[in-house]
Amino acid sequence: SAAEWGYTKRNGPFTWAKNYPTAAGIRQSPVDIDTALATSDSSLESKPLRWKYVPQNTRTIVNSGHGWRVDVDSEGSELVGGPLEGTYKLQQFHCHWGSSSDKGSEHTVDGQSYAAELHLVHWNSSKYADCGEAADYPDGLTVLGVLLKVGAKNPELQKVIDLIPSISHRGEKTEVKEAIDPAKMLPKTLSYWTYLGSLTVPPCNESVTWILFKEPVEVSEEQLAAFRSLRCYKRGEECPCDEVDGLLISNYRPTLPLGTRELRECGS
Ligand code: B30
Ligand code: ZN
Repeated sequence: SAAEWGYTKRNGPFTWAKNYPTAAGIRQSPVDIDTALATSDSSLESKPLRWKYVPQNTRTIVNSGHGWRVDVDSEGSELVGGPLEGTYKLQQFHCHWGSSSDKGSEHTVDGQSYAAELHLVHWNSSKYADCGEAADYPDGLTVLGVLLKVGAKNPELQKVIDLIPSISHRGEKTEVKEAIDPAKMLPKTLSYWTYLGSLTVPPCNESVTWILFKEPVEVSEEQLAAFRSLRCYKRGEECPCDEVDGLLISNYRPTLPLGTRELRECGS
């Protein structure tokens, strides 16, 4: 059918390759991080990862039907160093979560899932004109991944959560009035794992340098419950899918084989 991709049995990750053949490729994400496999790399240690974000540039939050996404004006932002050549700019950030808090992260660490995962999506502005062009190249995108574990309320994410009631249905979009600082959503310790992978959603382009922070940050059960209240269908439409009440209770892709790809680490 022409049914759109999603996270149910009918349209979920195990069906994506039918319409998006890249999803069956050998450079797919997420993966399980087998920490014993990571090779420490002095070239990463000597080129520290640095970022600069402009909180006032967080522009709109949208319900994509697959989750929430905050779109950012890339101007003035930059991410450099670590495994990256050149400068990458922030395009958007979003989260993935599960129907209960024992699962929901896309990456797992030694088989362990976290409750959710935050993705800060950047594109290579040294080589490409915009995020759309960059997504077609193997060095086009880099995503900073932050594992979220249940704990205290996350104050910066709360600014996102306060906007969720105004984007309850698919396609709804609202202006971000109180600036959100992406830097405040990152962990204190800058240790990370890095490997070459893909978008975790269709079309699953193999264009992402993944940088996953080792230290998780906290999010509260109430905040996770707010994520699960988003709906995957349009206001006024009937729920077209088999998701419970049309709620986006879960939107993570299960892990795929690392295969022969190198997993590198920086910091302990
Ligand atoms: S994820 O972090 O792997 N979950 C996209 C980027 C990262 C992830 C998922 C999707 C993505 O870019 N999707 C394509 C949508 N783009 C369109 C585009 O023209 O280029 C919009 C966007 O970011 O927000 Cu990039
Ligand atoms: Zn993502």
